[in-house]
Amino acid sequence: MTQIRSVSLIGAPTDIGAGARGASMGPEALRVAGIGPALQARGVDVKDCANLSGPHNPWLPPVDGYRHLAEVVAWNQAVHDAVYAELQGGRMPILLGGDHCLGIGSISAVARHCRAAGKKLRILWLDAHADFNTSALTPSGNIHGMPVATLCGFGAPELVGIGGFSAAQPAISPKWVRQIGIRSVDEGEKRFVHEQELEVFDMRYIDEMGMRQAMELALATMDANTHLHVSFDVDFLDPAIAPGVGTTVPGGPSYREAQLCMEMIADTGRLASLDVMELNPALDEKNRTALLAVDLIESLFGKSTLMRKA
Ligand code: 4U7
Ligand code: MN
Ligand code: MN
Ligand code: MN
Repeated sequence: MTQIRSVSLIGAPTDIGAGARGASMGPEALRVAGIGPALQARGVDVKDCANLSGPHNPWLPPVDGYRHLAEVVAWNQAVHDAVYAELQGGRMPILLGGDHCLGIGSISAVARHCRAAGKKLRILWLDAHADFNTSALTPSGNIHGMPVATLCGFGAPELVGIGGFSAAQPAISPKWVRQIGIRSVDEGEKRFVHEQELEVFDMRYIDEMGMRQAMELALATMDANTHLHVSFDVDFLDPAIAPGVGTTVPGGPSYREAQLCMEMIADTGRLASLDVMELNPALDEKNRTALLAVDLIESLFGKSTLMRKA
């Protein structure tokens, strides 16, 4: 397993794509929960790039199926540029969200980097939601419900185009994505997930087959040339252990299931970029959800209970 040497924390304090206010406070809550020192304790060099800036949230209703499209574009362009710069500098970017619309900027940068470096990209999407809505399908207009579809080329041209991509040549293919923990998908979104053949290990699958089987299959097609990106929406976790998110859905992975998921990712040695998204400190209890997120990230970086054979 290759050792991650250096990481860069990039804060994106906005809730511009969300339906509830407060994810803008996520980056600071993760810092207060000790994300920096926890990673240093794993032996990696940690650089905190501080917070990006962007437009305020005007909190307006949707226009043509999108809320705050212009502001979402500005934030994602800033995220793209910061993530791309850290990748070019040979460091592993960790995006501290912020709401999940920012996965567009983050993953478009990763896709651009992988294309130039001839790397195979795999995306693990840990979430209660599929985030595969379009402006025509969305029940809310909130762009944090659209990043996966947008990255696959189904979205506003200004967002699809970030990183130099287009609908004809999108950042990613649905074939590169594996979703874990899904338990809330809207009706139209569901049809579109099937049509595009997204590989989804939903909670029903995890109930029946277990997290181990889900992760074995989700991680199966990686090789030495694979860049693994993990997009971790904190609402992936069961709300009983992670109340600090804006869009809770009951019936998520337990503490142990989530730990196993992270440990199996660590074992691949392929993790090369990470998003930690949707943490909402305004809805948290004494920062416990942020502390749990940091605990899980430690496992993602190889902290396991016992020494394991290489
Ligand atoms: B998250 C939703 F309608 N599907 O599109 C929507 F249920 O980034 C929720 O995964 C999206 O938290 C949740 O608004 C986006 C809704
Ligand atoms: Mn979610
Ligand atoms: Mn999400
Ligand atoms: Mn959410």
